[in-house]
Amino acid sequence: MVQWQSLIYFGLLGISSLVHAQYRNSTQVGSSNCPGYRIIEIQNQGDSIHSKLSLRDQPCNQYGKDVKDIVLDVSYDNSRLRVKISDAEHKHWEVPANLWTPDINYRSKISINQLLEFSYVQNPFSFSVKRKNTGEVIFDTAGHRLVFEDQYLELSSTLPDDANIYGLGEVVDTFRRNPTNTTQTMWARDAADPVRENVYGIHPFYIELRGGKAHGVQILNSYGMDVFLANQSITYKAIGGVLDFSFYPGPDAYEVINQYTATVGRPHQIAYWSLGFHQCKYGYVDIDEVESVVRNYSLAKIPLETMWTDIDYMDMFKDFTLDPINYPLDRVQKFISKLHQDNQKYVVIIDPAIGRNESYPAWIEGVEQDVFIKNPDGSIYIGQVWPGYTAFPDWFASNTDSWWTTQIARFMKDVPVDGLWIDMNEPSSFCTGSCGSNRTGIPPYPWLDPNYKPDIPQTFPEPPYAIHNAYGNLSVKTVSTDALHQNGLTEYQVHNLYGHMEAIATRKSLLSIEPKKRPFVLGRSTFSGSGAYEGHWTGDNWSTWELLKYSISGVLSFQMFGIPYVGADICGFNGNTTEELCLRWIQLGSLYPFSRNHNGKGSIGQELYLWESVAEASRKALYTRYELLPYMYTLFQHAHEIGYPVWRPLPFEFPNDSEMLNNDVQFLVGPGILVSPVLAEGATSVDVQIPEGKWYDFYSWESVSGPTKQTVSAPLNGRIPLHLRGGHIITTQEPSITLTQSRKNPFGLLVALDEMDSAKGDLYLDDGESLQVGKEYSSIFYRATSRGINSNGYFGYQSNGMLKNITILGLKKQPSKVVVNGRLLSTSQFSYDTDKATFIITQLNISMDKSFNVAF
Ligand code: MIG
Repeated sequence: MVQWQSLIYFGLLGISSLVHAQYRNSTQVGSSNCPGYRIIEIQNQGDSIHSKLSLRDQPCNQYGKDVKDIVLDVSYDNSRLRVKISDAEHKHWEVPANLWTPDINYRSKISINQLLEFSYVQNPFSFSVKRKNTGEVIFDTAGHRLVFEDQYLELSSTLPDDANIYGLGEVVDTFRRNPTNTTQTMWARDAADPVRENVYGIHPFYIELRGGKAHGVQILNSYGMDVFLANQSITYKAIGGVLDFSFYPGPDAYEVINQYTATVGRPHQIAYWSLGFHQCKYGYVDIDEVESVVRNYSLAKIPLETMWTDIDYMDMFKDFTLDPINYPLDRVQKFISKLHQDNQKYVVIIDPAIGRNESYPAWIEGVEQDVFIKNPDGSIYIGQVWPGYTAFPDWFASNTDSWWTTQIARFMKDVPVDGLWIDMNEPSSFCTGSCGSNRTGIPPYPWLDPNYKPDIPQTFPEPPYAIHNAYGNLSVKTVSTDALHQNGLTEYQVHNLYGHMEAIATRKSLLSIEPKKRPFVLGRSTFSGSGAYEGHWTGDNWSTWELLKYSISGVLSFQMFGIPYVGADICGFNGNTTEELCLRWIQLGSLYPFSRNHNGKGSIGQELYLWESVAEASRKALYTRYELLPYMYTLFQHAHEIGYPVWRPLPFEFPNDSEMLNNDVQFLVGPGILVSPVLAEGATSVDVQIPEGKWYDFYSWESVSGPTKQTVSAPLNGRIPLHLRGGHIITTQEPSITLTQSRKNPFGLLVALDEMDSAKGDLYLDDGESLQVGKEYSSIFYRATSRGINSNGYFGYQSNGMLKNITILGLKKQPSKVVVNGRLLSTSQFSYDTDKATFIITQLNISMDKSFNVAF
């Protein structure tokens, strides 16, 4: 049976082919015969350059009219070299700076102008960026003509042969992008995770690895755009705006991400509870069903921190309402209080589109306060989403944020949810173009309506250059490009910012309701810098082995984009999962930074307790996750402070090892844990690539020295292969069914010594929920050698935690005594295993809130 979700997508594909724009002969490289520009005047001021350029010859008018006079601005700031090319009259729209919260305190250890050098060629104009110390050119537009037209901008840079390019998203693809044949289109699109097509988010940022070093390149532009990798070059073709490039010198991939997130905004600080396990499904018919899911998790003793409901809870799919029959207010309130009593959380979905309904406060007040996107004639733009005909909040309009806050606050007074999930914000709309301003009532879905005719905007035709939007016409399944925002902005200009701006508004709303708590916002359509406001899930994936595998590169690329709190729908969203797939998926998904099982409407149930084998695997996997959360939470704090990712790609960690450059089937959690999941049906072992250095099997503690390959057994009733990396100390905590309980449990230290018999690690502790922690946090460093382990650092948070166990792996000689803070330990408290060279100290009672010294 064809599922009804698939009907949506196939239906829409049908529509899209109806209106499909012809792809005009657009090759993947800068092909233009255009004249290019020459510099006619140049002003230097220290490292900054301001320069005027003029068209060299007759315009080529390739896709419109060439702009005759343009300007070049080159400047350095704390985190980047910025090269901006704009029209001299500054008529071309630029993304406003207030959509970002840059980290103004960031200082590169060596200032960027000491690391990167900008040079230009006057005629025909081209520019290059090179590393000052080595002279290596990382970006060079020579040989490619710059094109600058009102609706078409083109710029190319030469790349090395077989370049190692990572990023350019959002996309479902390998982590390393194909350097000879990649088309990445930047046009936010509601599409169910097709491979190598444009989907929900917009991240025109890449990291290139070259000779063991890394650099990053970003373009800031919200217009539709194609980015091509082909013929030893990267080519940008944008349908408007300006060319605003930022270059990040690294020199390693993590420093690039540090510099990039300093520019676009650091990942927000997450609440500790959000690291627990989450359960959701589209299609929970009523509150009874939701309650029974929570109960079944508890009966199965599988940790469940947060229960979610999808649009099913709403009255006729209207935001901020409850279905009076299936989700009556008193029942929902009782459900939430019980959850909260049991230290669990509740998150609900909202969509941006507001149902047109004259007795619906969000609509009435939205009209009164003039918050909606308009038609060119000034009337309210009407699209269609789940509630029927809908209007779309205009995040640029002056009253929208306060109207949105009012709606959320009113709803949360009755329904005290712990977070909001913002879906459908590409923005998704079922009509192609406007549905017509005068429509009311509940329309049939266009894909089920034989009389449906898409309304392609007439007043604002498709741009002459057709980007490779996989739906063809830009107005398919979204708000039409001629719709108007306040300030006269068209959707054509700002389409790609919609989800990002909704996230800003939603975070702001939650903060105004609870100013002291870290807000929880999970969003679908993101833009460069969204990580400051929200986390992300990778959208409507499929219950297939292929999508299980791609979830790794999906999570890894969002680490680069500064949105480390990310995960894929565990067990898969579209289609039916299988017992085996779901088991393998929770084994991997238990390590997603954001770990949520979510399922499509009409798909068979996939809650983790439904199969005994999956339940058993889930208990093991999630308890291991919870055990590792002090470590993972510390990684999130680093991400928040310096952008360093929570999941680390092997190519970034081992850029000199050519075997690692394409490895996106394994990854590291932080620097210290290597993960090698089972990704194939029927497999009972994994071929593990062990990188250089000393590693220890997480379960057996057997050591192995890399680089080497190992086949690790991974039967269905086993666990996901994990290796601890020599040189690292991981802080663990005994797991409980909820994190409130878990956080009171004793801690442990897992010390993996390297070949030099040393290891270090760190731990960040705070209350896990306050927005401003002030001085109430601890930042602790651990150091170990073959003779002992000690801690020091800043201890501002009273955790009342206790360190109970220390396990040392790779200790070559058996110690005869252990001295803790100057006191001799009883010999019954430690033991040594000669075969495995492991040393275990137990029944300790060391405060986590002070420094300590353990000598042996
Ligand atoms: O068109 O709210 O990606 O997670 O379950 C489907 C229903 C709308 C898409 C989201 C998905 C969610 C679903 N939504």
